[in-house]
Amino acid sequence: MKVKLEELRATAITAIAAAKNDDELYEIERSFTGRKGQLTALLKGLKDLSNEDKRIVGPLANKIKDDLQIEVGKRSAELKKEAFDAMSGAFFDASLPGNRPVVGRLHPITKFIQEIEDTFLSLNFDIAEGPEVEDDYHNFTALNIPEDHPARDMQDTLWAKNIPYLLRTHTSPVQIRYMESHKPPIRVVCPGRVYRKDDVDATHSPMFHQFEGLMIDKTTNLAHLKGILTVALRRLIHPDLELRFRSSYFPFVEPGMEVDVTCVMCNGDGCHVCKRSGWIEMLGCGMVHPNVMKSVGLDPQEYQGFAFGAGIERLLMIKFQINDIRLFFENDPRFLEQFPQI
Ligand code: FA5
Repeated sequence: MKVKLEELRATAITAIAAAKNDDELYEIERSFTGRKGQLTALLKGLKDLSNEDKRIVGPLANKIKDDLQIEVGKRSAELKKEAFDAMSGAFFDASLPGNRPVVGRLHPITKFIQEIEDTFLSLNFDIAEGPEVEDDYHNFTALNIPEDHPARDMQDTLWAKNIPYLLRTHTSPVQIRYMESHKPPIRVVCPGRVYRKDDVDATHSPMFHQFEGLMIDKTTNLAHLKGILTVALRRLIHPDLELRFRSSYFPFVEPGMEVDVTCVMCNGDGCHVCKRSGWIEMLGCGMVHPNVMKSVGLDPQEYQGFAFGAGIERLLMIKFQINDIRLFFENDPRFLEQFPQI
């Protein structure tokens, strides 16, 4: 096998040196070191060798692969130089426009977070961030989810090994951190990444983004929640959006609600996306629970307010009619290039 490998190296080096252009060079490289290349085919016989021979032939094969890559690099540089030399003395029109450099763009999620921040800044909200590696107290206990409470199972948690930390399951712990360091009146939104032990499918990802909203003052009430969410979501998603508040349960709010919006795919007429209902569930919200107020040292007799938390990918899926959440994380330029530029 050693002899065959050396023969393959010699044949490959001759072929590389004879390549006439980059395409040919790339084909030659692929035919030797690619997944279906000659080197890979030869190495299939490695399993039949003795352990001692494997220890010699394995490193030799890796060395040959590295050597061939170096040869390809050298030949590519030579080809560039040959092309440049061939041009010198030729007619050169300095007035022709140059090649336009490829300019990067913001990821749609980054861009949408900026739009969320701009929208809420214009409504006089502050922006805050919190740690993605959280402690149990901020992610659960301070949010009125004590140990052994069944509500802990509402979100499947990724715990760190041997240390008392977890990957935050929602952006709600940022509410707690903000209230610990700021006195009312409070108006804040907190965007960021969150993590859950969810199985991946078209609408679920183990890492996704949320944004949290929190407003606390002496008379803040549900009408404020409805007004602010309506203005913000209409600006962010569609000017004709209608909101529907449905009662629901989250331990950190009372009363708790989920908000549905008119399905933008069918304009509320009913289609397969909204399961013929004309509505799509968008976020969770409610009036901050008195126990949460107490956990940050606020007197619930004096202060009241609302909180909401929404999934950013799900909002974008509705806004741009995207049918699979995985597209956001595959970084395929054909997907990313479809979003409006910065
Ligand atoms: C929460 O996470 C609450 N913290 C929201 C909240 C905040 C309620 C403040 C009340 C007051 P929930 O588990 O429903 O709630 O998640 C909120 C949103 O995150 C969902 O509506 C959905 O849009 C999104 N979401 C949840 N799981 C996933 C997932 N695996 N992949 C993508 N998006 C998800």
